[in-house]
Amino acid sequence: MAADETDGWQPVEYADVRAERGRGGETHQTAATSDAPRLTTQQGTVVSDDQNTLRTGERGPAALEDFHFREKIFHFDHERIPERVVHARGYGAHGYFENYEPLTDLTRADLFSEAGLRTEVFVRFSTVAGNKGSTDLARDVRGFATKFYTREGNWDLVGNNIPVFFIQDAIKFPDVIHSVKQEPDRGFPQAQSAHDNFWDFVSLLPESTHMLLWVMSDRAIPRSFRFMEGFGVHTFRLVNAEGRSTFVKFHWKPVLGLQSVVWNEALKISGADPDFHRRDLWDAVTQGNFPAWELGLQLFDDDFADRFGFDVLDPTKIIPEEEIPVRRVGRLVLDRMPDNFFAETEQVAFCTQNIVPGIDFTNDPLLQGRNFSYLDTQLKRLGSPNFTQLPVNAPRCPVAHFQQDGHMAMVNPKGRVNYEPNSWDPPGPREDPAAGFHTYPDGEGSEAGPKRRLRAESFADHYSQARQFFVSQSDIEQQHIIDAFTFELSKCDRPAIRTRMVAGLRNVHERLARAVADGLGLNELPDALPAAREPVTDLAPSPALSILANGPDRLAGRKIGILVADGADAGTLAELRAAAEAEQVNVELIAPVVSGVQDSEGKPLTADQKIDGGPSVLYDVVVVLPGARSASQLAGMPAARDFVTDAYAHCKFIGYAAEAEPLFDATGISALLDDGFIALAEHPAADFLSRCSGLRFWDRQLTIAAASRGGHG
Ligand code: HDE
Repeated sequence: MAADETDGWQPVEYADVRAERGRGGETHQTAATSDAPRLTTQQGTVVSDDQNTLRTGERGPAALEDFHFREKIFHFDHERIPERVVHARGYGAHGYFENYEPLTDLTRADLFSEAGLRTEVFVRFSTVAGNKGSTDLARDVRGFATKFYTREGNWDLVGNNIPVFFIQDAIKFPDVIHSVKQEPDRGFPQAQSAHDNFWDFVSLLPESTHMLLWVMSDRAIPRSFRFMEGFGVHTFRLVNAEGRSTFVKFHWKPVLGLQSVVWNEALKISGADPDFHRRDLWDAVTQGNFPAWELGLQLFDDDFADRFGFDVLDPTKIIPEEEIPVRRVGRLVLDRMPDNFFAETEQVAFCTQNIVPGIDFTNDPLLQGRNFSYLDTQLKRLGSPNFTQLPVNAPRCPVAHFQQDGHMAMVNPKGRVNYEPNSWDPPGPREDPAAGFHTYPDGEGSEAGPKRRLRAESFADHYSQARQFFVSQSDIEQQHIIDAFTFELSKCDRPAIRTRMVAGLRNVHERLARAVADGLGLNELPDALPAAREPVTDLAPSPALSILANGPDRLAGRKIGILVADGADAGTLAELRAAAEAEQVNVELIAPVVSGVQDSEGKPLTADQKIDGGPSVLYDVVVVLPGARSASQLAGMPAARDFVTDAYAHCKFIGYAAEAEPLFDATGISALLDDGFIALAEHPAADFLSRCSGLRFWDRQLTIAAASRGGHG
């Protein structure tokens, strides 16, 4: 397998391992290969026996002086560090950011100063709610955190794949996170928002409504990290050399386009491959298909901020791309996986307060709170104020200061000087008023009177943009949102929570509220919740908010699963492989046994997956290619039947050979063939692939939805 070729693993023949009989009769195995390094303790002492503890007599007690055993177990006992309270499950990769053109009119940030300038980066993607071992396909927000190791210090852009957030003020963060995580008495559910505590809390918090629409949309079940957008969420500032500030919202646009899975698929992928997103990133990077995003900037000034219908400091609001276009200024490419997951992905310490000259904060109350929080988290997790000395966190530019000592201090200055001012020669580092970071002298707030705990009146509209999001979605996407609300609220035991949530949705869109109420079987619609401010109902739809309206229209970077069985047509398969390669599409063969089958010419076909380990949810497009003699074999296999019925239900394009008929008959699908089924005899491979370029045959969804509604109409 390709992955194994990179990790240096060597199979050891049994004959290479010599079994020695120790004096006490124990088995003592020693690698006979002479070039293997010698096993040592952490102090460097070579170990003679790693199989047995030291004991007095053959059956006597263990000896306290066994320093090797003591050190080995001691270290093992301390292997875990606290997982992140949020975003515990994540996966990272190294790469670079390449700037397209100088942005010196906008910012003095060095990384944006020259065309073609490359800055090293580390990116960590994550889910929010689940623990470290949870599944990748939870319905959840995804973290998209980027550390830029610039020549003028580290800049951390710690964003999400959704451009808004649940809350407006950081003081509510512990509440929203407590509510979504496992309930404290029972310790479940894991990695799910579909439970009472979450919906109880958010149904009492109107400001979360806009975010709820996003989380119930397909954005929250991405097909992979490679096919999702990223957002800085808050309004930041760019500041140029003259000290002029421009407001900015940061966007990441995936070069391969956006793509999500459908909910039923997400549920099944969680069972079939809980590491689906990790594996996808690992495979793409190790196979040289480097994922890429463009960095986009929405730039605006005070005039726009004053004119815009919402407060630009309110993190529950977007600025539609149609109002402020996204200017693409550079490209992020991930081209190297970490050597060690723990050292890099687990120990990377992002901090929103890590910024560089030319970039600055605004008074967004969520951002202000975050700037306070992240340092505490890193100290707790990494255990020392010297976490910046870990290779993944260390700046790549010179670092010089008088901070010293502490746990695990590894980079220690020489000489006598550890304070400033001093009169020594050399004197040690000195501040630089010209090159140093200057905070933008934001006058806002200073004339606003005494500091108080209040929510600005301009933050009071919680529903209008939620409505705008809903009406910007295609019919299919709206249906997915309705289904998601219905699914999640059906998991709530308390009827009052369901009703309250529907009452809130009435402020968003009547059709949404009604459809969810129907799905929940509510007898009557509750009155709309009182709104702090009357929602605006005529915001123009923003097509940029829809995933489907912006489809990539190509299959590049996706995966086709070909279900083969004995006698599969060799010619068809060869054509499919060639066409897929030309389109940069990955192909995997799935067969009844993993050792493979024979094709129509009697040649062996090695499978990548045994059929029950390679269900169709793992593929974007599927092909069913049995041979004449194996057609009925597949029809008799439940896993093969699931393969096609799932592909049908998930609106996938299904290529097939005539021999697939018995399998289609066995699943009842023969009566349902639609334009998403493509007969390979009539459509050569290249034509087949171009017909699949819409990624899903969504028309089928409406047929399925109508059939499921049955008598309800
Ligand atoms: Fe975070 N957040 N957050 N957050 N966040 C953390 O820091 C916090 C918020 C985000 O891959 C923690 O290192 C507060 C918004 C990402 O390592 C912690 C508030 C956004 C990651 C923390 C927020 C994010 C974190 C936990 C409310 C999107 C993972 C572990 C004011 C713009 C970074 C850690 C990684 C992680 C605090 C809200 C994104 C506890 C107090 C909004 C992507 O410090």
